[in-house]
This record gives sequence, C-alpha cells and structure tokens, in this order.
Amino acid sequence: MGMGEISGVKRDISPFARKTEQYKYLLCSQPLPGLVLDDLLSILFTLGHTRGTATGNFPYWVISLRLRYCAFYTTNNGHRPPPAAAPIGGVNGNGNGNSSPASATPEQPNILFIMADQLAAPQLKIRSIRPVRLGLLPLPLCAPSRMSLITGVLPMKIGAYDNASQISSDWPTYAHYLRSKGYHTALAGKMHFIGDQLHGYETRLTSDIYPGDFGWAVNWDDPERRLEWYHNASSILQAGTCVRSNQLDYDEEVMYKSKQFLYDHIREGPDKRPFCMTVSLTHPHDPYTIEEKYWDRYEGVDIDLPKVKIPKEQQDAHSKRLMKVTDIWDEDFTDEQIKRAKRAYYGAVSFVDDCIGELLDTLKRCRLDKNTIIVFSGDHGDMLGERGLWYKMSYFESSVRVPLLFSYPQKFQPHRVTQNVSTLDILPTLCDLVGTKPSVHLPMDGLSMLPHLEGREGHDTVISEYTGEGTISPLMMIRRGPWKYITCPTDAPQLFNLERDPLELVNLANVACKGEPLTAEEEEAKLKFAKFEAEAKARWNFDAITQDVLLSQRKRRVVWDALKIGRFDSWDFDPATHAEGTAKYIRSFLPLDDLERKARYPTVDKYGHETSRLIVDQAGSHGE
Ligand SMILES: [Ca+2]
Repeated sequence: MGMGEISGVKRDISPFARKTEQYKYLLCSQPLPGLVLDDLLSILFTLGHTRGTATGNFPYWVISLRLRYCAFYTTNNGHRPPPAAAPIGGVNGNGNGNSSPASATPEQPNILFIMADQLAAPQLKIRSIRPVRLGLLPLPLCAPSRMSLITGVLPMKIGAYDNASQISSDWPTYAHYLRSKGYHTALAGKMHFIGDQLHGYETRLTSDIYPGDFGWAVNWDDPERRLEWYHNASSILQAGTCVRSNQLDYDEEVMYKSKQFLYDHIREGPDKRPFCMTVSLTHPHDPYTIEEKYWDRYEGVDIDLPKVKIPKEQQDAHSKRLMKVTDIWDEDFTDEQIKRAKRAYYGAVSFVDDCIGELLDTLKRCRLDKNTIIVFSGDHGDMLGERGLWYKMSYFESSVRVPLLFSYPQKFQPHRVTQNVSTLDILPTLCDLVGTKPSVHLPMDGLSMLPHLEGREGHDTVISEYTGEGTISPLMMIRRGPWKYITCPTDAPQLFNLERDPLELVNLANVACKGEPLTAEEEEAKLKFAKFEAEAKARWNFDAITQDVLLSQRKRRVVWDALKIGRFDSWDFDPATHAEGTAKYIRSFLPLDDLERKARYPTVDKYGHETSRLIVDQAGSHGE
C-alpha cells in the first residue's frame, strides 16, 4: 500500500501503514507534522481496501466528510456502506421520554470519549483529502461549546453565554442519560463548568484547569475595555519549548487518573457496570509551548504559513474586534514568529496523539478494546494566523470546525460522512448507541448521527450561536450544505459557499444589493441569502436575546464583585473530597494478601498462572 490509493491523499503512507497492528503506533511513534489524523484516515481506508473486510482488529473511525467522497471510496473498495443496524443493546427506552432505569448488561459497550481543546480540524490538514467537512460547534468558545455539547441544547436556551456562564443543574446531560441507563459516568480533565462541577458525572477524577466561578464574564456595557484575562499576543511572541508548563502538569494528571480508572474498572467484581469515561485534555490550547521532544518531531519541517492574509482595514467587523480583543491589532508578526507558534501547536497535537495512543493501548491491555466505543472531538479550533486571526471566537473554518470521530468496529464500517454535523449531536447519538432516548418532553437541538454512522442519509445543518468576548451583540451562524451564513444585528451579514470558495474570501451577502445583471451563481446566492435571512428572523429574537445576555452579565458582575471580598469560597472541584483516600494501598485494617490479590490483573492462581476463577485457597486470603 502506498501513495495514491485514495484520491487526494498526497503523502506516501507506507512507512506508517506497516505498524497498524498496534493502533497506538499509528498515533505515537511517527513524527507526523500536523498530519496525524490525515495519515490515520489514509491508513485505515487503505487497510479497509487491502483486507476487504470491516472486521479487522484495528479501530475503524467514522469521520464526517463529504458524501461523494464516501461514494468514491465505496466504489473503489467494492463494498457498500453497512446496512442499517439495530441500535447497540437494543432500544428499550419506552419512547415517552423516560429512559429505562439502570439496566446495563455486561454486554453493553463501554464508552471512551476523548476531547482535545482548541484542536482545529482544518489545521490538521484533513482538508488535503478534499472535499472535507468535519464537525462544527454550537458556539466557538470553550465553556459554552462544552455546555451545549453535554446537553445537546443550543447556548441561548441554556444560558451558556460566555466562559463564566452557569447552566442550571437541572439540564440533563449525556452523563445523566447514560447514568440512568446503568453506566458509571466519569470525567477526567477539563469541562469548564461554572458552579456545579459534576452535572451528572458520578465520578470526577481531576479538578478543572479553569476557574469554576463568574470571573470571566463578558461586559457588553463596556465593550471597548480589554479585560485582564483576555487572550493576548504573548502566546505567539513567546512560542517555543519548555520543560514544564501548566498544561503539561494538567494533562499528565488527567492521563494518570484516566488510566487508573480503567485499571480500577477491570478489577471490580462481576457486577460492575459499563463505564462512560470522558477524558478531556487541555492541549493543544495556547500558550504555544511544548516539551522539546515534541518540538523536535518537527525539525526540518517547513511549517506552513497562513494561506489567507487580509489587511486589517479590510477585515469584517467581528474580525476587527477580535484582533483588538486578542491584542494583536498593532502586532505585525514575522514569518519566523508565526512558524514557531505553529510548530509548538503541532508539537502539542503530537502530544495529544501520544495520549490517545496510551489510552487505546491501556484499553487493549485491559482487554476492553473489543467492547468500547471511542469518540473523539473537541470544543473549538484555532485560527493560527489565518486571516491575521489567532485563537477562536470566530465562525471561520479554522475556529469553528473540529474533528469528530466515532469508532466501533463491531458495528460501523469506516467511512466518511460529508454532511454538516455538530457536537450538539453527540448526546442523542450516544443515547442511540446504548439503547435509550433523550426525553421527548425537553428541548433537544442535537440530532442523532446514527444514520451517518450507518452510512445512510442524515441531517446536514448546524446552528451556532455566539455571545462571548469580541462580539457586542448576538452573532449567529447557519451552516447547511456548502453554505455558511452569519448574521449579527450590529455587523454586516456574511454568506459563503465553501464548495466554490473554501477559503471564505467572497462574501456573497453583497450580491443582495448588487444591481443587474447577475451571473447564475450570483442569482443562486441571492436567493439563498434571502432564505437564510428569513430563517434567521424566524429563529432568533435578537432584541430578547440581547436583553437576556445583558441581564445575565449584569447579575454576575454584581455577585462576583461581592464574592471577591473577604473569605473566598471556591467552586473549583477538589478531587480529594471524592477520592477513596485511605482505603487504597496497604493499610493496617486491610488484609495484605487480599489487597495484593485484588489489585493484580489478570488474576492468577497460587502458582502465578492466569485464571478467571475466584481464588479461595491462596495463602493469606481471608474468608472467600
Ligand atoms: Ca477551549
């Protein structure tokens, strides 16, 4: 296998493909400059072709790309997408919105949901397998995006306005639905909750990396003022290697706790429940700094410079504000500075790859790999200098498009889906996969991606809402087919056709006021624009939303100003209060041999031979 078997893949993948027996090596052991997922996909597709089977022992990933690419792939490989399969475990929700009570069986699949932070799909160059489209976000900012992801409900409905917005604890999350279905729901890593730090997770393994309070609220009453915690240019100016960073401290703890959770799971008794563990890493988020070994993986690589450069005076209104909010308006970064920032970012992506590899390897060694669904996604991307912008908060592709992958080889063939799907869709999809349904009596904006996973026709629309820093009024997006429409009461509207204009250079909203004659494409754009305008008007009451956002901001400012005075009672999660504490390791009140026996996996008999039987005659064991 090698170059050219899959249309659009330009790299020779044979050096990597040899190591696919151990999936981790795909991710871990090769220096793949910013191309890891791209290569991964190439290899999986190629192997699918080579083996002509959908039941190989490596993970299959389903990724949302354009349908016609999928069709091309299918033709090339001589087999069709799989027939519609029954939901895993069977749907036994009763259909009236109440999921059945705890009824998980040992056969029910575990779920490992891995998240990265600020991982931009376009920056991974998955776009080299054109045409490609990946998961989009309900809101391109950390906390609101995550709150919508866990609830399946759009940000304005749940009040997830900015990075200091508290959503009510009575919103059901995927953790609630899966827990009701009998799952042990656990969170390791970041979720950026404000207030309630659990929201349905039964076990939280680490604290959050971000504050769980109102400190990062946006202030539309004083939009010109840059707040102390906003992004600034330092990330780019100071990009490079480090021995340690805040983020490395955090992710290494997340990884240790996650792996320990898996080890603890396999040593539970026969009545153990299936798990749904979310492992949420903070890399490759800025600041752009990473250990030397990851930096060195990109030695000699010509780091790509941003494709689109726009003079700042010609930027759209929101982009201009973002340049000021992120304090880069007066900066003129050199090519060298940009390359260093991107190199460190790519290094951090490789770090994430290594972490994924470690988790998959642990699953395998714990013999959990055959019965664990793996989901991979993120909260938003990073502009990384494209259009002169950095970080997120924008609806341009590098900020709003994230990877979204599902792997469950027992049920789904590898293929790529082209429709627009959202991280909002993860909750109803997980529900389908474990045989339950979200309540039909409650708001749900997400739609199940089961049809996409099964190779059938699925939905193709993503709605996104933004009221965080940088904007001064609600900024909304509708993405459907090739079209991306952006509207905001204080800014000029935008319309792009990403099929014809993947770099988003031609604002087709301008044709609405252009005189005759129009080309056929302009006529089409004019018609689309009018429809999107009507749809937005019907969907959003901008005045009411603006008042809701202002009310929330003002309430939080008053409360936060008071809470900062005197003794500070933090809402930040303290894992120590939830840990097993003194009951772990060797203690005087625990029979020593019992402890050692229970802690060893796999179980062995008195001569050290592996056995699945309960050991009752081992020296020192007490009473079993
Ligand atoms: Ca984030």
